[in-house]
Amino acid sequence: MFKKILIANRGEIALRIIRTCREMGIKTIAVYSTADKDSLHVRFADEAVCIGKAASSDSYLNIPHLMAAAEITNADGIHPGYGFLAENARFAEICGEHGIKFIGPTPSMINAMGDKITAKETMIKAGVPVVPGGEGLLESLDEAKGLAKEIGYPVILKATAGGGGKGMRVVWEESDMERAYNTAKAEAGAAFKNDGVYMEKFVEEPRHIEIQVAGDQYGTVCHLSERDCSIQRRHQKLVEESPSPFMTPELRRRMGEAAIRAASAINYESVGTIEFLVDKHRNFFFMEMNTRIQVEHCVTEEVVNFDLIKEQIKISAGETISGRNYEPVGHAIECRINAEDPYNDFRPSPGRITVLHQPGGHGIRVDSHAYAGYTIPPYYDSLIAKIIAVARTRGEAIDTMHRALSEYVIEGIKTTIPFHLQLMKDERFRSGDFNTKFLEGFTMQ
Ligand code: MV4
Repeated sequence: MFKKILIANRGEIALRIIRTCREMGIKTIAVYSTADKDSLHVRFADEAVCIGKAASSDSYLNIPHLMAAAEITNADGIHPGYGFLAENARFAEICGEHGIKFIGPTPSMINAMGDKITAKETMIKAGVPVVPGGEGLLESLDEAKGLAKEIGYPVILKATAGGGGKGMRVVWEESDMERAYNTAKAEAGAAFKNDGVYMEKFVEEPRHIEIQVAGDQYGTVCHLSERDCSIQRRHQKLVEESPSPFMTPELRRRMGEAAIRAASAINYESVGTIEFLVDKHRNFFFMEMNTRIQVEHCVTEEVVNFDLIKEQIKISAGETISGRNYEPVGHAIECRINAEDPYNDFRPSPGRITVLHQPGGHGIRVDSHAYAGYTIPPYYDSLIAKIIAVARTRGEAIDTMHRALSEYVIEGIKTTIPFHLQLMKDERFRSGDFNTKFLEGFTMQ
């Protein structure tokens, strides 16, 4: 087992990892930028090392600085959290070269899922359903038009180096193809230094349902059921829940089996997530695999009663998993509390938190690095807290969440709390009848 883990991250996830390490008797090293010197992860870790200036590229993304911090403190593992370097295969490789275990999958597993065309080919070979479309890169506008005729409009163009919606274009008819093809390629080239794009049939009004998986170093893979992440705005998730209100036992069995085939196809080691699009007929299609712990892992923890960070660390240390799958018991919902103004297009609202009272009570978990007097820096993501409500039923979890949101006092900055309060009372949300387009038709009262 690890003796000392360096956490290459900040904010709530750095605290989340420190908590599990402490329970496991593992020492922790926090790293921080000059903008984060007063952050809680710095105070809660056993040691802390400043790794550079405020900009992420000078600190949390700076591999030489991170490796120097790990070497001088004698870390035997590095936990990347999510974002930053969590899916950077080169970073995982460099950790290995320094004799420090990267707590996650191997570089080749990260690469296998990082390129979307490669990932899709791997899934087809493994018998995992994918969205119908062309095989491989589009070589020309003419090829794109020809393929779209075969598939049938609407189609979607996606960047092979993308993910999370960047470099994507929906094309409704042939007269839109030229412009869409050129802008998708230009956007992909600018964002990823790789302008390769491919085509799929556009699935209208899909749900985003993902399956949590875990695999050990000896080839055993299991799933831990699903999360519904359909409540998104501009590809940013705002609410996640488990189980999905759209799920049936038979769909869970089929999606769970597909997710295990997907992870097994690359001998996946660590915890990970297989994202699927699910259409209104409950057809499901592989979208991408996330080879990291995700923000929303907590809803799964609450319904399967499992510490996923602990599992991830144990797997990295070479322990085995049982291989049985886990069904959700009860219902968990997570609301992301961001320092953003929901009345002004979710504009970031960094600044000093002057007054803070966080909710608690039966069925409430709050994962947060916020405290009264803390200043949210403008340089990083705007997540300041995750509230997770757990109850026997979905309706009770929503009511518990509303109660918790209503007792949350946070002054000095704008937050997404008013948005969540309104959503928890929304009839369509409460009925469970929503998809990824839901928030396009949602306005703040
Ligand atoms: C799609 C799609 C419809 N059809 N692919 C968005 C992020 C990226 N991972 C893939 N995405 C989509 N791919 C096909 N063939 C619709 C989306 C999509 C979406 C997916 C999940 C959650 C929210 C979304 C919002 C808009 C579009």
